[in-house]
Amino acid sequence: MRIGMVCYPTFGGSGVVATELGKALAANGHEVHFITYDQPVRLGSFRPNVFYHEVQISQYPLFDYPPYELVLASKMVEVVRQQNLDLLHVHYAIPHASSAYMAKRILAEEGRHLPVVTTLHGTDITLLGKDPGFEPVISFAINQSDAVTAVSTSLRSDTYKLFGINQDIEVVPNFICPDHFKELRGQERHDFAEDEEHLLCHISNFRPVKRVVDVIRTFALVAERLPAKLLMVGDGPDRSEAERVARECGIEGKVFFLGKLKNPLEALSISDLFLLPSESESFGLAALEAMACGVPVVATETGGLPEVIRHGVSGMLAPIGAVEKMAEHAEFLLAPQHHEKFKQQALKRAAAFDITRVLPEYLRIYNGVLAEQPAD
Ligand code: GMT
Repeated sequence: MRIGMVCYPTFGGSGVVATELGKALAANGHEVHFITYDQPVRLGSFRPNVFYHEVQISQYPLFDYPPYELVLASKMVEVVRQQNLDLLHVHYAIPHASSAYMAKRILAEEGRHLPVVTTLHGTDITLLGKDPGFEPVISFAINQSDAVTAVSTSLRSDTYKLFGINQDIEVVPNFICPDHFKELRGQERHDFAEDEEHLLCHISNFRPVKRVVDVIRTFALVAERLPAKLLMVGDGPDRSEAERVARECGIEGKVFFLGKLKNPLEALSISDLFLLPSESESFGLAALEAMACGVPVVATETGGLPEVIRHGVSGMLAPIGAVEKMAEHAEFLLAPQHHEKFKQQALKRAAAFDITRVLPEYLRIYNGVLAEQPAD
């Protein structure tokens, strides 16, 4: 198949999922064309069957807001025509699903049927999509997609609850590529923690939904009871507040704010525990990646997280904002008599999300939309 893969190229999980999926499809002999405004961060060096088409936005003085979705739709049309693509798989509904709809209509005028598969990732539905400024267009674009997937059962229910959707939404969970975890080195641990110290980690975009201040407050309680350090990986609007709270708690010397890392898996590979106290999380890819590194997780019981982390098996869950409870869970999981067992169970749980289980699901969906004839 020749597949157009449309995603955000940045550090967010949706871009990571799209990139890893594209790479896996390419390794299986399919031709994958990434269409986005920058090179996807996890794309890595060049490989057979992978192509990248950059969406270039021209600045014009009239545009306070350059119309990205129009340029993206035009680029989709161009790439479909030139590369003879069979279908588009768009990740994150805003604006990718609506741009794809426009591209589909333009191509229909020339008698070309372009199936569109839309994968919903989370904030496109739970935060932005329900905003009246987006809702009518997003509902429409989702309904016009030839197939729609969501990364968890929780996100599927939220989508049905929040939108007037008359489409079937299939749940295809996020995944990991085990090979990427075998290559990790992990010898930098000594740069951050002494042998007797526990190393905790958090990775996110530091947006309010991630509750990074709860990470700091949870860690402050843990650090009162155990020798411990914390790696904070990522950047975003709440970073300064998190740094301020770390100073206020007197733990600034124990917390490393590393900023964005090209390969955050390296930080996970040296960590003992992952903290994800989000307000909402449709899946929690970072938690899955932590488990794939053998790192148990303390997270909130929200959204899709309970579908990924088995409470009492691969980690522990607590109510949103319950920092004392999360610190208790952390202490429990770090206890020598529990830690090794939870590490092994985290690895086992992550194996359930191996890409080799998920790839056939997407291929089945692609084959399904390719087999369907256009209605008009
Ligand atoms: O977490 C974000 O705000 C970024 C967003 C994204 O587009 O990457 O993450 C969402 O998609 C990820 C990949 O499917 C999920 O693992 C995250 O749980 C989801 N984030 C939220 O629901 C907050």
